[in-house]
Amino acid sequence: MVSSIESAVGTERKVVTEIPGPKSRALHERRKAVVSAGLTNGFPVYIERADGAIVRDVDGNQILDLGSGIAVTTVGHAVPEVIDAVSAQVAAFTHTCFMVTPYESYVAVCEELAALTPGTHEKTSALFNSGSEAVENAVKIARLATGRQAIIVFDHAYHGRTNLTMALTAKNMPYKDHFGPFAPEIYRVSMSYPFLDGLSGAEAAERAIKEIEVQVGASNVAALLIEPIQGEGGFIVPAEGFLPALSEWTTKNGVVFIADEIQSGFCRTGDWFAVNHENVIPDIVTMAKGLAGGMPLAAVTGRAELMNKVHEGGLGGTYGGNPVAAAAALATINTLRDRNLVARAREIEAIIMKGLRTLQQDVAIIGDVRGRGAMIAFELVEPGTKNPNAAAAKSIVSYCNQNGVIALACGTYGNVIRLLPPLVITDDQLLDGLNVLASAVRQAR
Ligand code: PLZ
Repeated sequence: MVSSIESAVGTERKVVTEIPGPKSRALHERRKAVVSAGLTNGFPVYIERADGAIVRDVDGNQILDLGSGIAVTTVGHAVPEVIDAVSAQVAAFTHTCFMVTPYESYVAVCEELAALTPGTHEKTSALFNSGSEAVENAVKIARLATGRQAIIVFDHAYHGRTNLTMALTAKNMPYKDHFGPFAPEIYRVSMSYPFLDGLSGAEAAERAIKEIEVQVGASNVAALLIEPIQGEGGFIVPAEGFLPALSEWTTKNGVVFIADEIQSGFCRTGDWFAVNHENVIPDIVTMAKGLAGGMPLAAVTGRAELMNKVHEGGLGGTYGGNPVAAAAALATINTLRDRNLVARAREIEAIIMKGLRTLQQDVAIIGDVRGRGAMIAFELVEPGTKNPNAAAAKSIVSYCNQNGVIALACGTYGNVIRLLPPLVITDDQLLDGLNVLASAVRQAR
């Protein structure tokens, strides 16, 4: 098995060329002729191998990964359990199409999802390829099950780049600009954003509910769709009580509560799902990213009575629940469980929070530090204000990259730095990354 070969990737960050190095620069030139300019890279080093929390580029630089490919390799790169499961499945068969001739691993993934997602009610699932596709299908199911059309989404939301999910996503640039027309019957209401609005969870929920009732009308609403911790929008953790109040309102009004856990799910926040921190039980959960340790797989899991209302053949797709991706998901879920990575996420939270809070006292540009588990961010402001400071975020990301650390920016105003390390990151690696980050923040204005 591949996993028994000793990995050539070291465990330490090591920058051996200028960044990007000569081989990466050559590849980048090659790419310009054939890859659409619509795709960009924040950090154009070309990767040839990865292990744990380190990715190595074609020039031999060992780069510390504090992004996990946007919250995907939560179990770490090149995890032996995942490599073995994927290799065995590739050798057995790679595709039949679940709608043509089924296979066990699809069913086994759905069994895991029924058990792991919040609530003890009966649940069924459908598997897809990407997060966007999962969200689209959750909306389809909610509309069919309720016979209603309106979908409620929030300020700062991110749900994808397909036509329907672009409409659900809040931010115009770069996701939506000139890509319209957009899907109808989508209504955006105010999010709880404690750092900027100062409202309690109850107050923010009252505001959002009033907006829905006045502008849409509860009886027209099929679903309320929300990221329990917003990802691309800036790692916004709603004030305590916001999610439970919305959940209660949806139950009272026959509205489907859809939790988009695509970025926050699978132990990322120190629990299996971010809604668990407030004991919210969604009617439907959308998942992807961390679910399958790097293989493309997404899922919609929900109350059986909603999910099973769909007519025969109403859900599907050629590749959804592909056997290799399903094998990766089963191995990933077992690894998360066996290595107790949910507890590790909480340890990572303690280490990062301590580092960032200390740094915040020292510098004038960190306005807020927030997040849960291994999903933590800080918001950059102009000193003495809450005005967004996107220039500082840019400068911090660039400094980190130059020093061999992957750090990602996010936020409606581009002024938030987010940390999403693989949960197998060691304390030494994490402290090293935080040191680089601290220097990056100190040199920014
Ligand atoms: N819902 C909450 O975070 C994907 C997008 C990066 P796909 N987030 C990363 C980019 O710029 O494209 C995401 C998410 C939440 C849905 C999605 C969409 O998932 O797998 O990218 O389609």
